[in-house]
Amino acid sequence: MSGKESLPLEDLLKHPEVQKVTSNINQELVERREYAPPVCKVFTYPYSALKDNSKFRFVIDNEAKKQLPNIIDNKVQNITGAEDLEESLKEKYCKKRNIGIVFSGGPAPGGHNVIAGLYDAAKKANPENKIYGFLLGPDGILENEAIEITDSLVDKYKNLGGFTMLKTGRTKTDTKEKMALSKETCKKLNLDALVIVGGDDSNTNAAFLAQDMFEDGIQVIGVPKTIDGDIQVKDADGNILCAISFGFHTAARAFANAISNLCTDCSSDVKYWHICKVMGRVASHLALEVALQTHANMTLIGEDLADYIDKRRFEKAKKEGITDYSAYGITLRHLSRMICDGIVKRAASGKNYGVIVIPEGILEFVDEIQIFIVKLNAIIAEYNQTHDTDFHSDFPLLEDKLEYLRRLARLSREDNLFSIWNTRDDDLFNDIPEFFQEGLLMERDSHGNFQFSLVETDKVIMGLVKNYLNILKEKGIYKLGIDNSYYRKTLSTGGLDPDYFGPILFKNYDKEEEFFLLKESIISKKMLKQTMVNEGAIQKNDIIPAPVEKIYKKSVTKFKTQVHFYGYDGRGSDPTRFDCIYTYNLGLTVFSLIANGATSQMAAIKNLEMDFSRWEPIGIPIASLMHLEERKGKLSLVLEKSVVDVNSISFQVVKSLRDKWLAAAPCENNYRRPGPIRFTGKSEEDRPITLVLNALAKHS
Ligand code: FBP
Repeated sequence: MSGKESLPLEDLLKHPEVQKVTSNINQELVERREYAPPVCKVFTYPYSALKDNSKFRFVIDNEAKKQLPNIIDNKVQNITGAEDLEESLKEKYCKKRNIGIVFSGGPAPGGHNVIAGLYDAAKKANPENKIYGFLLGPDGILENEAIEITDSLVDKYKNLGGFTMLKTGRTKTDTKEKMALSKETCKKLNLDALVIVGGDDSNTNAAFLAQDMFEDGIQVIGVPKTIDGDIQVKDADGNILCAISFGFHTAARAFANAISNLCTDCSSDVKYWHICKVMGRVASHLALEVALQTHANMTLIGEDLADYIDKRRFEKAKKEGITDYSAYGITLRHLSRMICDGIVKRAASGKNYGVIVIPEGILEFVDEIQIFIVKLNAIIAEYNQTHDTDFHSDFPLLEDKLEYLRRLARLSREDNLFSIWNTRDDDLFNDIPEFFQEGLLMERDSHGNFQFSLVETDKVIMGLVKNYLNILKEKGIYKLGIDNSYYRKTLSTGGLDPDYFGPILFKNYDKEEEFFLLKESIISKKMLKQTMVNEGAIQKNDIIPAPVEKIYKKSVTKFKTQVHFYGYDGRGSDPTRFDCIYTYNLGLTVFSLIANGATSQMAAIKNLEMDFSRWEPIGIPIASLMHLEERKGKLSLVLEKSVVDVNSISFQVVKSLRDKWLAAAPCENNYRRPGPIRFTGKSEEDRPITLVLNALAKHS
C-alpha cells in the first residue's frame, strides 16, 4: 500500500489533470479546428469569374440529350480570379443569396470542409448570404428539414471527418413526386441554389434536379464525393478533369495503416493469413492504393480479373481452330486457384502467413456471379412491376425466394420458353452456399445497386481457397519449406548426418538451397516411415528418428485465417491534409460557380495529381458524363462510374511488383509502413500514390 491517501472521488473528478485527460477536446482536435487550409491562387482575389472552355470534348449520350435539354450544352468552365468586376457583374456576384447544401450517400472524409469553404466564400461575397444544411440526406430536402449554418457550426466541424454536422442518407430523388417536393422546399426556403455533395447516383440526381428547376432559376451544383474513388472524369481525348473524388485518400490511408499493422503482426507470429476486404462497391481503386501503400502480399484487382484468359482452354481452342468463349473471364474456381498458388509458393519458402487484400466489389468482375446479379436484378424488378408490390416483403425467407426461382425454372422447362431463369441457372444457384444465396438475393439499395458491403465476399472466396488447399495438402504440394541451417542443426544435434537423410527426405536437396521441400509422397508419418524404409534408412520395425520426425512436423501446414473488413472505419476517419485542402477548395469552387450563374455543373479541381500550386478549380458539365446503365432491371441515365484502368501506370506498377510483394522466395517480405494519418508534420505523402503514378503518363 502506498502511504499517499487518494482524494475523494468527487474532488478527484474536479482535479485539473483528470479534467484535462477526460475532456472531449484533446490537442489533435484543437489543432484540426485551428488549421486553415491553403486556397488556390484564383481564390486569393476578391472576386471570381467563369470562362467556358470548349477545348474539352465529350461524347454525349442521345438519351441525355432527350432527357436533359436545358443543361446538355453546358461546357467545362474555368474559374478565374478578378481584382474587380464591372458594376452589373459585381452586383450579381454579391447579391444576397440563400444556398442549400445536402450530403448524399455514404460519408466521406472532408465533407465538412466543403461546407466551410462554401460558407466562407458566401459570407465574403455578402455577409447576408445564408447557407442552409439539409438534415439526413435527400430526405431533408423532401421534408424541408434544414438548419442554418453558422460560424460556430463551421468552427466546430472544420477539418473533421464524417458527415456529423448534417448526417446523410441514400434516398434517390427518382419520382415526379419527389422532384416536386424538392422544388417546393427550395421555393419555400427561397433558395437560389442547391448543392448536392454525393457520388455518381447523387450527381445524377443533381443533373435531373437542375433540369427540373432550370425554368425556376434555381441552380444545382454537384460535388464529387465517395471514398470509392470512382468519380474520376476525363474528356473524350483523355484529359483528366477530376482525378479522384474526395474522401478516397483518407479512407485508403486509414485502411493502409491498419493493413500494414497486420503485415507487421503476421510476419512476427508467422501463423496467420489475414484476409482484408476493403470497401469499394464496384471499382477496386481503394484496393489498388492500399497495395501501393502497404505492399501486402496479394492484392486482387477486380478489373484485372475481368480480363483474365484461361490460357489452357485458349491454347486448346486455338489448336482446334475454334474460339472457346468460356476461356475468357474469371470464375470463382480460377480465382481460388490463383490465391492458392501464391499461398503454396510462400509456404515453400518458409512463409505460411501473409496478407491478402480483396476489394469489396470483386464479385462484380467474376463472370458467373455477375450473371447471377444481373439476372436476379431483372427478376426482382419485373416481379415488383408486374405485381405492384415488393419481392422481399412477399418472399421474406430465403426458402420462399428459392421456391419462386424454382417455379420460374420449371415454367421455362414446361413451356420451353426463353426464360431469364432456366433449370441450369437454378441448379448452379443451388450449388452455392446458403449465406451466399442470401447475399445475392438481398434487397438492392434505393438506387438499385447491389449491396456488396453486405455480402461476405471474403467468406465465399476463402471457402473455396480452403477446400483447394486441402486437396493440395493431400497431394503433398502445400508444405512448409524447411530452412537449410535449421535442418542441418536439428539433424546434427540429434547425431544424424544431414547429407545422408537430405536426399531421402527432400525433393530439392542441395546444400546451396535455402529451403528444402519434403517429397510430395510424404503426406503423413506413415508415408515418412515408408519412404525411409524403402530407402534403407531404417528397418521396418524401427521408429522414425526424433530429429527427422521433428522436421516432418515442421513441414506440415495449417491454413489459419483472420478475416477483416475495412470500410466504415476509414470512411469515418478525420481527413488527411490532402482531403482537407481539396474539400475546402471545392467549397470555394461551389460558391464561384453559383455566384457566376452556373447550374448542373460539378465543382472540381483540375491537376489534383500535381503539386498544389498547379490546382485549377473548374466546373464540369454533369449531363455530358451521363450514359445508360442497368438499374433495378431497367436502363437508366446515370453518371458513369470510373473503374480501375488496367492500362494505367498505377496498375501496371502494381502488376509488375506483384511477385516482389508476394515474396515467395527465400527473402525478406517487402512490406511498406505508411503509418497513421499524420495531420501535422511533413512526413506523409501529399496526395494518393495512384495519382502520383498516373500523372507520369502525362509528362513522360
Ligand atoms: P458512396 O458511393 O455513397 O460514397 O458510398 C460508398 C460506400 O462507402 C461503399 O464503399 C460501400 O459499398 C457502401 O458505401 C456501403 O453502404 P452503406 O453505408 O449503405 O452500408
